[in-house]
Amino acid sequence: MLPDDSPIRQGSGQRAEARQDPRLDWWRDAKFGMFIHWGLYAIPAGEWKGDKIPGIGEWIMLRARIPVAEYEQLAKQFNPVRFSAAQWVSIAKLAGQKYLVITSKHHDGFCMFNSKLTDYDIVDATPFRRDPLKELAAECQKQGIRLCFYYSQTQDWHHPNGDGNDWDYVEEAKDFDGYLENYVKPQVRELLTNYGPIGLIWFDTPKRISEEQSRSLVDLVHQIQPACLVNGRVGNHIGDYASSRDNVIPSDLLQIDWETPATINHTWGFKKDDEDWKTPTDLIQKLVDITSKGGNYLLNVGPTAEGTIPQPSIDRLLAMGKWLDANGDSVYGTRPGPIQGEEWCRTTTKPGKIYLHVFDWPTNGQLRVAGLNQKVTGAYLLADPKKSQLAVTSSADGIVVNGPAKGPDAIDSVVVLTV
Ligand code: JFZ
Repeated sequence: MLPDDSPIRQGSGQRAEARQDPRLDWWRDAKFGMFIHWGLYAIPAGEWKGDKIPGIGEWIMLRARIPVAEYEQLAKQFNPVRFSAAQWVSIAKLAGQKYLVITSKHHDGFCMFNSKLTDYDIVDATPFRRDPLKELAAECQKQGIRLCFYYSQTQDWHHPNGDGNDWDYVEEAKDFDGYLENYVKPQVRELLTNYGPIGLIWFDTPKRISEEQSRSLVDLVHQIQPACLVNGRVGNHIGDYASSRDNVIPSDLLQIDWETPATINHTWGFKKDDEDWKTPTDLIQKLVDITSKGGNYLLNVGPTAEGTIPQPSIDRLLAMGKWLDANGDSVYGTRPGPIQGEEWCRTTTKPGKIYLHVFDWPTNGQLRVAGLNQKVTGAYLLADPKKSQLAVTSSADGIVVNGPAKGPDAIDSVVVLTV
């Protein structure tokens, strides 16, 4: 059992055999992905009939207890004509994100793909009539990004037998198993059949799903696309990798494969008055922090009902991409480094190299590194194209790297130690 305050929620963990599974290697190396929460909830954008509805934007249907018959009407207005798959994928690419996870169906039940199982989807129910997942699939292929789908397997507030809607339906009367067998599974099959190779399926909020039901979903995914991964929120501790609680970064290195899903502001789905954006410094340091503890950072954008990614999100993603352009070697393909638990630095590693990420550069330029059990043969700044060697001297408890008095990067100056 995981303790209640574990960064990984009960049931969202990694099944033990997956830890050594080479199918995860691309994902272990990727480190940074783009999460996209996009759906009908982008229209009300946090406001219903003149009232501001507190909480995350994509939960508005539940929070305001909007009847299915009313919420459904939003589909008739959904016409995101400014949507451009090429642009979205370019933004991910420029940000240095290696995979993209988009909501194919969130808890509100609206399908953002063309599904034969319902007319409540973007192609059949909206004036837009296009399948954005098809367009994203083609663009991701073209630009070399792994396409992945979020799918809400338990909660579905529109389907009479899905979990969560107790204002239109009676929870106790629901045939949840029938919903899973006759709706969820055929839809998962569509997602894994009609869009080419899918990197992973991101299930969410397992709630009432039984172990047998979770297992049958994992098996179904692997049966259709053996290489496709399943995240921990499929429930019952059998995912290919663990999901941390939202926006929670574990305080220590974890000996499992894990991912932190996170927001740049506070909401996942677009909300017009959520303007409290994290700074580029914060986001870059979070990425490095997560990487140094063996995790991945799945960072969310919530596009508008017109189909655009909010500019403040784009600005921050591009700033991250700029830092990664110069320092990506110290992130992609790395594993947690030997020094853990220090406030001023983080470490990542690749064979023959330790990357020392310095968040707080000492004013005398002397970096005191203790606790290494490998011999350091040299040191240079990663962002220095000439790789000019920095003097390394030994001290009582380790080594001292003699760097410039001022750190070259206010966010994170990376020193490469060759070992
Ligand atoms: C879930 C969703 O309900 C939410 O709308 C969003 O999609 C987010 C990524 O995932 O919310 C959660 C799920 C799990 C935790 C917190 C919020 N958790 O384990 O702490």
